[in-house]
Amino acid sequence: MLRGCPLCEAMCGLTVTLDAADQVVAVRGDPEDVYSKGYLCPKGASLGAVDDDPDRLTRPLVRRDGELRPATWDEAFAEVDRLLGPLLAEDRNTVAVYTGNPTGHNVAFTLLAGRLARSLGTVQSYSPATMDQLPQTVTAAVLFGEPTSTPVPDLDATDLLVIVGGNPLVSNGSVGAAPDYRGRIRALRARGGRVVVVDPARTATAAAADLHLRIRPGTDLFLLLGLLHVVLTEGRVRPGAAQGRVSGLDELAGLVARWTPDETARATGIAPDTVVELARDIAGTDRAALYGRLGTTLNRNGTLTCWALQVLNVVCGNLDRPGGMLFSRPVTGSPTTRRPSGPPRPFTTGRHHTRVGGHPEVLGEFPVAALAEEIRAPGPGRVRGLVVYGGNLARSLPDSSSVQQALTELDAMICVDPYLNETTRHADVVLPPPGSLSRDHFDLVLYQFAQRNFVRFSPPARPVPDGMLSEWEILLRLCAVYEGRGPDADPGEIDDEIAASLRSSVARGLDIPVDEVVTGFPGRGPRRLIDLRIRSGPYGDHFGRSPGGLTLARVLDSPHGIDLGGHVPRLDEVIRTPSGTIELVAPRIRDALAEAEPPVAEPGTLSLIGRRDLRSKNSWLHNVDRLAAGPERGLLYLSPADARDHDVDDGGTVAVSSSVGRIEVMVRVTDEVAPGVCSLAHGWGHDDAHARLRVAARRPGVNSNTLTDGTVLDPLSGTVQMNAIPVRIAPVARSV
Ligand SMILES: Nc1nc2c(c(=O)[nH]1)N[C@H]1C(S)=C(S)[C@@H](COP(=O)(O)OP(=O)(O)OC[C@H]3O[C@@H](n4cnc5c(=O)[nH]c(N)nc54)[C@H](O)[C@@H]3O)O[C@H]1N2
Ligand SMILES: Nc1nc2c(c(=O)[nH]1)N[C@H]1C(S)=C(S)[C@@H](COP(=O)(O)OP(=O)(O)OC[C@H]3O[C@@H](n4cnc5c(=O)[nH]c(N)nc54)[C@H](O)[C@@H]3O)O[C@H]1N2
Ligand code: SF4
Ligand SMILES: [Mo]
Repeated sequence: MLRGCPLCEAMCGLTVTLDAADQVVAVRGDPEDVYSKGYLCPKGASLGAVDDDPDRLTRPLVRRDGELRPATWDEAFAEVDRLLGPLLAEDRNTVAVYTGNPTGHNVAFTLLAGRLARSLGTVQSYSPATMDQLPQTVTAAVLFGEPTSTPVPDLDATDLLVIVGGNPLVSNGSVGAAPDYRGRIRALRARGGRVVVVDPARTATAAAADLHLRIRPGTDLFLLLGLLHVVLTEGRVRPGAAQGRVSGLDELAGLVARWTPDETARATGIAPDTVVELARDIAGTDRAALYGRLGTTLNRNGTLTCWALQVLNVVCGNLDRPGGMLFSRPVTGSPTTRRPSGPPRPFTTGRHHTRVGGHPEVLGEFPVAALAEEIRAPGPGRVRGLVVYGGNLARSLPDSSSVQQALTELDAMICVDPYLNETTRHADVVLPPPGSLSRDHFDLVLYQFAQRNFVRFSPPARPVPDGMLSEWEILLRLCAVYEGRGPDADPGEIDDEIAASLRSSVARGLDIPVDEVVTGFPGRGPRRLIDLRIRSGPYGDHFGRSPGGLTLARVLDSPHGIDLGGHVPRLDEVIRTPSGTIELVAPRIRDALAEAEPPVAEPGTLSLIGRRDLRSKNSWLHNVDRLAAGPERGLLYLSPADARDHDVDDGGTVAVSSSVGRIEVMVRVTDEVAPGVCSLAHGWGHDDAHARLRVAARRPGVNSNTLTDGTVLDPLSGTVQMNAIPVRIAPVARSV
């Protein structure tokens, strides 16, 4: 069977071999896959083991007399109704929802997200966006007028790739992922191109680069402002494709005036000459791409940092140019492949505010960092119910201690999750979906950020196991409960309503009669919606009006995928701001810039940053033997100088404390981190006795988010600072 891998944004095509009993015998890369061409990483190779993990739940759990016990599906949905019904009837905003990372790789969620949100009808909506990409999304909304318009680096044609705060050789990339990133970097260098990595740590990506700039954590904004300063003062501005489509250029010089190379060096630790040279290099290379990821977003100036990076791309002519940063044209379309439905509206935030901290809503979300206090602080409107779709709040959110405390103070907690883990063990009802091999796979959302335009659809490799419900059905039944139709309502009715509403919106978008919007997949389930989306998309057959165009049937006939071509310039379509220009200096940016100051390190503190591991995915996949094996990953990386100063050896244990917590962790002494910086992977700490993660519990590691202070936020997006956390370390006496 050919399958798209759901474990990261690289979207590799895999070949899954099953035996007669539907057991996975082998998983390999599909050499004929149009996108990944045979590549796979250790996670993809373990997909069978991930799905067949014996600790996965196969029955719902319902809390009875304080204990989570197996129940039937009918009992479980009845309990959801009993618990949530009264809260929703009283005030829908007393129920919060958290939609976790794996849902982005799951077509049931991506297709049903809109209906789930409308059915629940709460403003208390949270997701990892506010500990991930929201600064990039806000930047796109501000500059280009459309939040989904983040361009991706044209890896295969660029001559200079500058990676700021990303480690794609480990993460496989993100918002610009690619299968075989290492091979692409190698090819880039082989054709004479160069790679520059800006990162406080010498990561695998930094080690593979031509130049590694060890920046002081949390200061990228000032480096980027410094680079802009050089480009502007040396008269190197040449906006290329953006020429004549930019506004605010005149104001830029004033905004960056303070950031001379010397001032930049003081803030960032990067030498003045290096700043000047890098700026000249970027401006002087015809095909250069500046790409940033979590190192740019997870700090108090996240949006300004992403903004400055993209502005540099614009003024140096790298935006919308082959070899620079390009916008995709995904198979199911995006807001910028469709006709505008009216005049562009200015980007606004703050339609609602959180009850306790007064944090504004940004793109429909509140900051994850605010969730615990929304649950814990007494008073009218307190959040008393929580629905979690595929998320591990107890490990992935900042300030874990207060998050875990909050989870114990809920009146109702419902989780859709395959595991009994540190989060779901607090639930009243756990609804476990089957493994990914039992579902249709289609990367509805991720095509937006792919290296090329392509499409692939994978039917299930094996059926939904007896006694389980597909995630599709679980979610529809939840919608029915949220809508007050009761726990026994026929989910098919909602499925039909969703299809009918999609047909009308497709008809409106294409300006054709709704009876012409037909599908070759009339049955219920994801396929008819996917067919409608493909057929109405930019490559679609438009229901006969574009003969030869794509349909789901055609995509199904091409299990190795269909390549729809590399990205091409399309700026005219992309710009959707009220002014019709790329608005370089929006008022909110100008105001925030006036306040931005480099962090000042308190004496005696180190700056803690995060780290990812190839065989992990945030807080899960740790319960699979072959992914959990190998060297210990939950170590604090410390420079030799800091180890000496703190009197600790490699393998020794230290106590690390921050403003919100303290942990004890084993040290690895390494010059991968610079003096003054230490790093720790997040998502570990599988020591909760109430969880059922038997493999993970053997080597639990420590939970780094015990140390993450949830009060430091990027004001423009509500994204929490998860890097550059001030910590103090002290040796721990070995017990004898
Ligand atoms: N193997 C694996 N792959 C993954 C994941 C995983 O957990 N494991 N997670 C997936 C997810 S959800 C995401 S969002 C992506 C993330 O994709 P990436 O952003 O590529 O992943 P990170 O490894 O977090 O890279 C962030 C880098 O920023 C650096 N950094 C920290 N602070 C600063 C700073 O202040 N300035 C600069 N310039 N750099 C800094 C860190 O040292 C790190 O190397 O990865 C995805 N892919
Ligand atoms: N300190 C620090 N913290 C971080 C980060 C960091 O870099 N540093 N990175 C942040 C980022 S980028 C992200 S995206 C978040 C991730 O945070 P979350 O979105 O909360 O993701 P995970 O912690 O990986 O939890 C995923 C959950 O989904 C479940 N799951 C797996 N497959 C499925 C499925 O098919 N269906 C359903 N329903 N559930 C499934 C798993 O069992 C697990 O409980 O973490 C953030 N936290
Ligand atoms: S790189 Fe990502 S998509 Fe490819 S096999 Fe690994 S986890 Fe799966
Ligand atoms: Mo993420």
